[in-house]
Amino acid sequence: MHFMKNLTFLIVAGLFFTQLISCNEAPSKPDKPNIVIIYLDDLGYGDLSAYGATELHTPNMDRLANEGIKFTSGYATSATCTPSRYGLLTGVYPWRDEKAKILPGSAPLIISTEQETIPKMLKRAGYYTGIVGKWHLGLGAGDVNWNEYIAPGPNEVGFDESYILAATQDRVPTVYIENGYVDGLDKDDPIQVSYKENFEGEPTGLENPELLTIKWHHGHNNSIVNGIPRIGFMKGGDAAKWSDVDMADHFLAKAQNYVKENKNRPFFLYYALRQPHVPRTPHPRFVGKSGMGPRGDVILEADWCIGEFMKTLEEEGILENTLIIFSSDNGPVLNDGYYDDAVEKLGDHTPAGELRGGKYSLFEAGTRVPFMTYWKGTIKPQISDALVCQIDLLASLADLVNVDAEASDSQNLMETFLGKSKSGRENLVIEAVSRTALRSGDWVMIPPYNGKKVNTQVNIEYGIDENFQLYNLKNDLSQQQNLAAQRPDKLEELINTFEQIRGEEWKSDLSY
Ligand code: NG6
Ligand code: CA
Repeated sequence: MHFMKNLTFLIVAGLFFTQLISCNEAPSKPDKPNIVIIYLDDLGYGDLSAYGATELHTPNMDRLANEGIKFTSGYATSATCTPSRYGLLTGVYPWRDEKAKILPGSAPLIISTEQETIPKMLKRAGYYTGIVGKWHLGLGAGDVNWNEYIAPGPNEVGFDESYILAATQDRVPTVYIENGYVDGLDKDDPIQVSYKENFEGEPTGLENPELLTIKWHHGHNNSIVNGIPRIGFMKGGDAAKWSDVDMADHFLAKAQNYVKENKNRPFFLYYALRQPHVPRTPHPRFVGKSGMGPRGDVILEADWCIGEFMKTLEEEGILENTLIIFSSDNGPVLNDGYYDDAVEKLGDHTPAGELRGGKYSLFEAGTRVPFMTYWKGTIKPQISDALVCQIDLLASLADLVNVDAEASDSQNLMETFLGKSKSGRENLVIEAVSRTALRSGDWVMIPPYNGKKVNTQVNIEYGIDENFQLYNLKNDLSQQQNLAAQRPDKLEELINTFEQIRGEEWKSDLSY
């Protein structure tokens, strides 16, 4: 009896011991963490408190920055949406493809279904892939029939699931599209869309100002939906039209459901919020919260959404197994076509921080954006000055999940994105409304361009001049001192690199 008891004791103790040993081993890093890209629309370098804003408080975005890596030299490829999103998903410089420009809501898909993309690459590594939010990369192959399966689209370039708005909140069609079908469409009220002419009898912002709840300042005077005048004409599809003020909650719920449904397998989610792009339509809960008018209010709304989304990851027990990448598609703009008090109520807030320019600009504020990576328990909090770009995510994530990615402009900077290295790219070509410039080390070279120096509608400098511009960002982050005449050696070096990357000799484009 005693003997049996002792034996049992020995076995139990042995098991306990083995358990103890395995518990003492360092927790192995999950080889397939979930990957989430949270992508904002027109959020500026200075719009978050973590990046220096004092008039806006963004605790949830700050958490990603302060408990993850805050990149100070993180870039979108471009100063507008479509090209940046193209670069992000394909790892290819958008200026290599002349179709990669701000698209109307009726444009065909500009990513070839043959092309490499982040979701395709992650699928090869066994991931389930989804997008929730803004697309703006075109849909269909020509004339889209919005009442049938709309393809090719996100589901044909690598996403297993998609729930999107086609282009922008200010462009028709103002409906959500779920896996290629308009959500909530009544077949008896078909949707028609045109970017050429109005449909007979339909009111427009131009002709019916009495119907408007938000007034247009420039552009944005075609079809009216929910009292808001849009770009482009649309008829029908009434039951399917989105509610602008509920859009943030709607996309958040979709993103949260996606997480809940896929928590038991490795997943990728591209959560593309549309704040603070125009029209700025905060839910009533956020109206007046920032004291800065709708632009500030929707930034707070987006921040809240990110907090709720993080809570879901936490509640589902997968926050420590999820790499989150946060960025914005281009720099900030105040008046982007509607009267919404963005300029009038700005106060002391500086959306671009210390940077010069803004959306549409070749100056830094056009493309340098908030950029963070966060992975609880794996990434150590730090600030990184490495030069990184959204096009590098393709090659970097491929390295993380151990698959080959098709060669492109994308550079593998995974060690940098995980905070194990401080080195970034040597060079980056940036783009703004089809013009390009080079960042190399601490220097920026902008070749000469002809054209208006200021976009007077939005009151932002394009960053161009008829002469070469050369700035040293280390001493002159705000790009006040053009050193082109003083440093001909540096200028020549950058011109050579620029030509090499672009694959062609610099031709002065004085006709633009
Ligand atoms: C511009 C719009 C602007 C915005 C932008 C796209 C006018 C006058 N301006 O053409 O309001 O929609 O396109 O923004 O129509 S982006 O962030 O999606 O690139
Ligand atoms: Ca944008």
